Amino acid sequence: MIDKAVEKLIKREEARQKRVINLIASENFVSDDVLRALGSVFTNKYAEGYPGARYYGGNEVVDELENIVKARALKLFALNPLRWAVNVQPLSGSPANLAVYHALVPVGEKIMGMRLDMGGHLTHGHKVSVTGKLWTQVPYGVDRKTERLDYNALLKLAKREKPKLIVTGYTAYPRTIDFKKFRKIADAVVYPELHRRGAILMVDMSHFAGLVAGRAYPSPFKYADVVTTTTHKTLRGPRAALIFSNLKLKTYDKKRSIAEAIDKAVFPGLQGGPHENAIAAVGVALREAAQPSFRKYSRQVVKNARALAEELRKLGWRVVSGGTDTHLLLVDTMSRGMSGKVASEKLERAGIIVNKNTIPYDARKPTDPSGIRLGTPAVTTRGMKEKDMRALAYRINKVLKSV
Ligand code: DSN
Repeated sequence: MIDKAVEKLIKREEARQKRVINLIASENFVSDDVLRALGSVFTNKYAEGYPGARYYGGNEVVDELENIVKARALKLFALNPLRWAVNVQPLSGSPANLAVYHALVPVGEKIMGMRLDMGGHLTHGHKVSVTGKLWTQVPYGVDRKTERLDYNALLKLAKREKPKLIVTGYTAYPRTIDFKKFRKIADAVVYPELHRRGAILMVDMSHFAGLVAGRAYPSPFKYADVVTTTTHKTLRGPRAALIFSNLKLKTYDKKRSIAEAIDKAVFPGLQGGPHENAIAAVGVALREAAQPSFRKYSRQVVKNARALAEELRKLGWRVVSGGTDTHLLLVDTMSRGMSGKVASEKLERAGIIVNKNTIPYDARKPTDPSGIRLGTPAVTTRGMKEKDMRALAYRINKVLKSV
């Protein structure tokens, strides 16, 4: 590179990533092919619009690219193209979620979403996010005792509050989600003034999309109306996002399918030119995720998270909800008198990267919460297995107990 300053930083970051043990649940290491696509000449192209309907000339290659990526996305999740559509243009998860609400929920209406401090995401209607300013969040959490979703409580809440959309899929919930129960909850919402029933069910599978692809976590597609996902977490692609929509469903005004409304919300509603280089890299990642080795990988991700949780428990650490069914776990460090901030800083000094995280019913603030979140997607890509997780748990325990 001619720019030595940036080149040096790239090299330093590469060395840092190699040196540390990365337990950030939402990070991963992409393949060289994904990087190659991301750094390709597709970055030079403006392609506002959709295949066959662009605002600029010279899009014949880009059109083919987007169509291939769409087909791969549907195939990976075993979706019939006559029943599901996918938009591959969202720049990342937050704009993808915003696009869904913008398309499907009139401004000012209610969105039922998990509270941020219980494991939800900012874009599930939190007040500091634009999603909480334009729409009203009906917040829900987990049961205080089990630290798991209480579907009966959710049903009561949904029937009482009548949200137009219910969002499930979280950033810090270590357990399997029962999508069938969520479908029933959404269907039980009645809007007498509209003479209709049934809230839209949106699943944000950003965290576990790779596990769904690898058949290591239940698929939400049988029950959801809309599914959003980022592509850079367990799915192991570049930073981007996808929105899947069920073609059977119409918007509230019944004027068009939700897929059409979502396409319009992404462009021109929220975005300009799509990042075609990122879309190309998503295509590469989707192909990789369709290989048998990816199934093995995603199963190992879950096995590793379980082994890590189990070993930490044996060493006396309280793991939220008692364990994990996914790629992540939450450790209540405050139960041993240490805030999540202090714990994460201590671990970072020892070369183990985690993030501080609130735990359910946290009495502390998100900037200095009671726990840490650990995830295994990145270390599993590096080839770690259960025995390495046990060794890692010992190391974590030693570091946290040191003065
Ligand atoms: N920031 C991501 C996470 O770490 O979970 C969610 O977008």
